[in-house]
Amino acid sequence: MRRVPPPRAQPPSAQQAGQVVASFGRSYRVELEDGTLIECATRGKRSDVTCGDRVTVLHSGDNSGVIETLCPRATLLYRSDAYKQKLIAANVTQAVIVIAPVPSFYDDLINRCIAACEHAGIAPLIVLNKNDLPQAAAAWDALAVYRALGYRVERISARHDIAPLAALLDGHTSVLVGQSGMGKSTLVNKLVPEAMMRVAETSAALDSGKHTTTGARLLHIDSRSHLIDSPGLQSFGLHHLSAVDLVHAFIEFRPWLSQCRFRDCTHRGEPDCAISRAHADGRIAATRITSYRTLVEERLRAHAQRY
Ligand SMILES: Nc1nc2c(ncn2[C@@H]2O[C@H](COP(=O)(O)OP(=O)(O)OP(=O)(O)O)[C@@H](O)[C@H]2O)c(=O)[nH]1
Ligand SMILES: [Mg+2]
Ligand SMILES: [Zn+2]
Repeated sequence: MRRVPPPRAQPPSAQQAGQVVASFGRSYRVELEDGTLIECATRGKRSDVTCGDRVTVLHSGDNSGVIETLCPRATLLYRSDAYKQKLIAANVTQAVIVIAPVPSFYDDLINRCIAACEHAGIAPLIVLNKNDLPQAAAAWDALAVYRALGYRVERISARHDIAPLAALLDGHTSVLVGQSGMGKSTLVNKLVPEAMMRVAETSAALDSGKHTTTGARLLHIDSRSHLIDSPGLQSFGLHHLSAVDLVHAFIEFRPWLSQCRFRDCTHRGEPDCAISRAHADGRIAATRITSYRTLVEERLRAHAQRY
């Protein structure tokens, strides 16, 4: 005989579906399906919720509530050090890696963002902002390596014309990621004027941004296109990628992988390494193999500390 399940303690109708549209530490703003915004906490010490997540909340009537359940995610972009994960955004279809000629950008951070995207199944789009600055031409040339890999690379100026970027965001949920001071929030303000994100002058003396944005926020460009602004990145650990994940996240390594002499080759100087040979022949760029080797060393160091 079939057993009838006992009645649920909490009737489901008391919970409402929504999406996390802002996260600040462990406080979240959830947009309910009717557009109402409520400020939510999580139960206990739960902190595995991020901007873009679909959730159900128990709405307490005033403008607050509690996140009860986290719905399965289509994608999750995150970084991790040896100890913990740092969630960036959930359910995005595209990550816009925003760079600028000033402050200087780091190829290593771009490579890490791309690797995180490849692993998460999120399309990366590289955007050189501040194309109005005189240093932009040299910065554009320095991005040739990403174009050669087949990644989409665009240049725009948030100060002048953002129409080319708007077209690339259509139909996507995109997260803007990158170093501080690259102009992510300025772009968001141009694309969604009611966003009114705080932006700040960069520091010329330190050649850096000022970490103006402190939490992630999701904004609607229109009914089918959404944008998440995120705080500037200083580091991008990828400890959640296994050795195999890591090597596959560098897409141009893939054709060579079965050709190394050793099956467990780490491609850091072993004899008869097909990846090192491809690099020596000019088929793999120096910045790419350097980022890859640094990531492998970070993994091995963390592993050695743990055991
Ligand atoms: N010349 C020029 N300056 C820009 C452009 N876009 C942004 N800026 C300036 O760059 C500075 C930093 O902009 P933000 O939008 O705060 O940068 P952010 O990437 O959001 O920085 P964080 O929130 O710290 O991660 C501001 O002074 C902007 O006015 C641009 O297209 N051209
Ligand atoms: Mg910002
Ligand atoms: Zn090898």
